[in-house]
Amino acid sequence: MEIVKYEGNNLDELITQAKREYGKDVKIISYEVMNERGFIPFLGKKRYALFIQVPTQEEGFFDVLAKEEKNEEIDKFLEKIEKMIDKKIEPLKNAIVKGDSALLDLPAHAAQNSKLDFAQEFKEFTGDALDLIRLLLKKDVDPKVAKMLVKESCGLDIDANKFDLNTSFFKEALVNAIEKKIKFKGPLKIQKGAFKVISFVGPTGVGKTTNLFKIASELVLNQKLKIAVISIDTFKVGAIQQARSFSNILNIPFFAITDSKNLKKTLQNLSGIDVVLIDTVGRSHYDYWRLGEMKEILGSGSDFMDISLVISCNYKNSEAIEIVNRYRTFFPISDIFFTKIDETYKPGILLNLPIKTDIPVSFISTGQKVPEDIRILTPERMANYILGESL
Ligand SMILES: Nc1nc2c(ncn2[C@@H]2O[C@H](COP(=O)(O)OP(=O)(O)OP(=O)(O)O)[C@@H](O)[C@H]2O)c(=O)[nH]1
Ligand SMILES: [Mg+2]
Repeated sequence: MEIVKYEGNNLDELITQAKREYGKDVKIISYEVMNERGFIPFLGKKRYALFIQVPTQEEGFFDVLAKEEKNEEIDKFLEKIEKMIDKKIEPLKNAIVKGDSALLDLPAHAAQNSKLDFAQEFKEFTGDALDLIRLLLKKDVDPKVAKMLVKESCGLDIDANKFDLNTSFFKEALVNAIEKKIKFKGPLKIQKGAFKVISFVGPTGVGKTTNLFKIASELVLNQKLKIAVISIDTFKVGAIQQARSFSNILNIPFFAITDSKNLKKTLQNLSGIDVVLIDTVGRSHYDYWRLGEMKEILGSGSDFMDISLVISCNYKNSEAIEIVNRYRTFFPISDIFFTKIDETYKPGILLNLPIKTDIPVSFISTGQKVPEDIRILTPERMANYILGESL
């Protein structure tokens, strides 16, 4: 397109001229009023500039037509794409109509395995059982784990010849299944003079040190036990100071050690102590070398100590399984201690991990505050976290 400018003292005449030259449908873009200076300024005549838009020579009638033809081609092409998209989203549209939440909000593992056909996978279930399975999948519970747990609380619906929940309460159904399938360590009941040693191991930054001191507080303040803390984390900058200041607050003895001989000696010298809590350095489960090093240090006591594997609920399910499997090749894990439940709304790991590894669960950390943000894991609590109910 080209812009043509007309100038003159009469705007109407300029428009008429433009129409005469370019046809009556000529496109007027704008006009300007310019004051022409005379001898006496305020008597100066008005002058106008008119701007019109005309097709350029290259874009003559045939060019414009050709363009329109091309546009038609584009329109056809777009129409084709629209049809293809419609076809693709048809199942989702149906899911919206039917309220099929499992299809609309696929959990991570289901998204990876897009072939997960809900109806086919869970064809043996009906009614509330299917609704509970959908809810569990939304919370990232593994489909196999969900199936197995829900079946625990089902009876056969004779009319449908399918499994349905034998209670109308999801929580009751879930608690019942969890009680049957997951082992819980329960409260830390330690006799005075028992000399129990508990070590906290796990990947970096999962909350080992913070939660060790939550446990220490409970044992000192509520159970009136004599506690000592040993840290073998001489690796992380500030770790010893962090642990020492927590120990000072609780007024309990604190030792920092670097090798297995020292650990043995320190443990032997701790007479009159009921519980020794050992804080370890965070190690990646892929770092076999350093895990071996830590095994050597803990080795001197690992046959009589409990080793608690601390795992953040933030981990993806597959990674969490990997952590447990790699750690358990080095240490006899006595329980899984979950942390950071406050940082996820899809805590399927709480069910997947103990069921897939058969390791008992102990505590759950619910936030950063020491000592209050910790709970003993119970079937009821676990069900509450999964169902998203407040505690
Ligand atoms: N939101 C949240 N933060 C937590 C929780 N537990 C611990 N934290 C925080 O996580 C961070 C790391 O905690 P640490 O106790 O130092 O973790 P660690 O496993 O000892 O770390 P390393 O010794 O470096 O391996 C700190 O900021 C804690 O306050 C929890 O349950 N929820
Ligand atoms: Mg630490």
